[in-house]
Amino acid sequence: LEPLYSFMVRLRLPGGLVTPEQWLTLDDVARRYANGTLRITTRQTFQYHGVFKENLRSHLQAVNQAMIDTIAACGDVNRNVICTANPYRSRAHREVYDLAHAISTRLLPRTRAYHEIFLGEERVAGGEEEQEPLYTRHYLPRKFKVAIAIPPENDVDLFAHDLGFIAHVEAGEIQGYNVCIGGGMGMTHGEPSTFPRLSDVIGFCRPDQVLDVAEAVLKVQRDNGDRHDRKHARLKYTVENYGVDWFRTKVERHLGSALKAARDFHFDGNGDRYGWYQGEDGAWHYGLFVQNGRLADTKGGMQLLSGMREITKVHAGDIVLTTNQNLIITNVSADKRHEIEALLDRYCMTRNISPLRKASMACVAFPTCGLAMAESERYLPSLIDKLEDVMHEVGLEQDAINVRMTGCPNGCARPYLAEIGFVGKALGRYNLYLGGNPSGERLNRLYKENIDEPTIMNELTTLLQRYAEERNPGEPFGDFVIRAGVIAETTAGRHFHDA
Ligand code: SRM
Ligand code: SF4
Repeated sequence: LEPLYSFMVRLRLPGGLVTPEQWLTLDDVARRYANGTLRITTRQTFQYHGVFKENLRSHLQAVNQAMIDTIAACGDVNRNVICTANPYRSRAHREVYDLAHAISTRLLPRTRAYHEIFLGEERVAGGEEEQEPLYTRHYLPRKFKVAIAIPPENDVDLFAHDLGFIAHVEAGEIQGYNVCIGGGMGMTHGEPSTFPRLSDVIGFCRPDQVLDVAEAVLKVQRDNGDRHDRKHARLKYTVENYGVDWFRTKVERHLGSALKAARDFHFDGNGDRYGWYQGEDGAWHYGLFVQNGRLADTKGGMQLLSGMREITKVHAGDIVLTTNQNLIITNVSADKRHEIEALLDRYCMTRNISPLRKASMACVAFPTCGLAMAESERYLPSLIDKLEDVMHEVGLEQDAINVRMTGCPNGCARPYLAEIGFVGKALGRYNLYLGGNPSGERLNRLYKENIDEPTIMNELTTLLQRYAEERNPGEPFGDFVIRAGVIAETTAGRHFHDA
């Protein structure tokens, strides 16, 4: 008898947009072929869990009929390209959304294996070498991630990715992009040669150069990344090993021209917008908080899966996923707003959500992640309950502090950028990191190692009390802990583990 193999399926969805028709198909697939939930990921797409082997082909074929695939959502290739959410907010937002698609297409592997294995396409002749002009025979040393941001919003955590583009907008027009290389979150406990790193700005390019820049950066990494040690194979270590200038020169050689000098930029936050807001053209959009990205129906509680199903039945506009695991119901006409609000209410989708919870995020971890050392998605909500009580006691109930948790040091919820980061060490035990800033431009630092919940609560109660009493007006928690001498600032990834 064969074991009951069960798979995770991740969609490729550059920029995170799905039409209502696609939504209904994806919902259907979740109920028929997976565990009855949809999971929004930190890379603006969906994952399915609990897809049994016998359902895998039907699952992928159904998704494919909705014009969505899973190609390059995993593996040593360019992953789902993410961008500042909601193409309907402004012309610039639409442009970066289109760009996310264009980058995804340009960096897509050409192999037909996916179509042959899962979609029943006839096998075509031709060697892989011939079919993979970009990835060649050996693909990349490791995964490769691209993000695009429109300041002042840094919802994508621009500096956490191998390659980042920061749009420079003047009078509503994108003039070009700052190019950033060498970001990444993953590390291994007890191995200080592995560390999270923020990317460096290496210059500026015109909009029509972006695809060539993306390909050039990927090629430099393809040809120079460490293929001996997977723990050092990400682009961030190539940059650390050879230097930023070396990398820039290599990229410029591929481009055949020099990048221009970087432009100034300013980010003011890495969170999402919640509730109703209007775009440039006056259309309404609704940002919905989805705790840790999980769209499910809970008995006697929130009915996020069914609620969204009903909303997409009556609403003609698209749904956009965010890189903070939330979603946006876009282009709601003024006369439809009440209908949407009634459904949000009927399915208990928006009740009692504190600013602290809205600023929290957890990776999947147990029971599906094979790399988890501790709970994350299933545990963070209850820890937030307890932290909410403390926030209330010290008068901070209206404050948002960015809290992120992962079940292991791989960093899937980008915990090293959080003001308060928890990283799993063992069942019930976490490393506590402090000192990220709310704009996602500073790494945090280890404050306490391997602590359990009572210790977490003791430590944070003391710090939150101090924060409430001693903070400067408007001072974020992550800045406060550094100014107050609780923790030293982390100035560069290679210093992340410094005592
Ligand atoms: Fe991740 C591996 C979940 C975003 C860094 N990640 C995994 C796997 C596939 C475990 C595995 O390899 O067996 C997890 C599947 C769990 C499950 O049961 O579903 C997993 N990663 C996720 C998601 C679903 C977290 C979430 O809660 O949303 C995110 C899916 C993204 C997507 O849609 O493509 C996810 N992973 C990230 C991010 C954040 C990002 O991309 O912005 C990171 C940190 C950024 C980075 O890459 O540096 C991240 N995941 C990793 C790593 C460590 C990579 C490294 O360089 O060290 C691994 C392990 C590995 O690759 O060996 C990993
Ligand atoms: Fe799994 Fe670790 Fe990623 Fe969490 S951070 S999903 S535990 S690999």
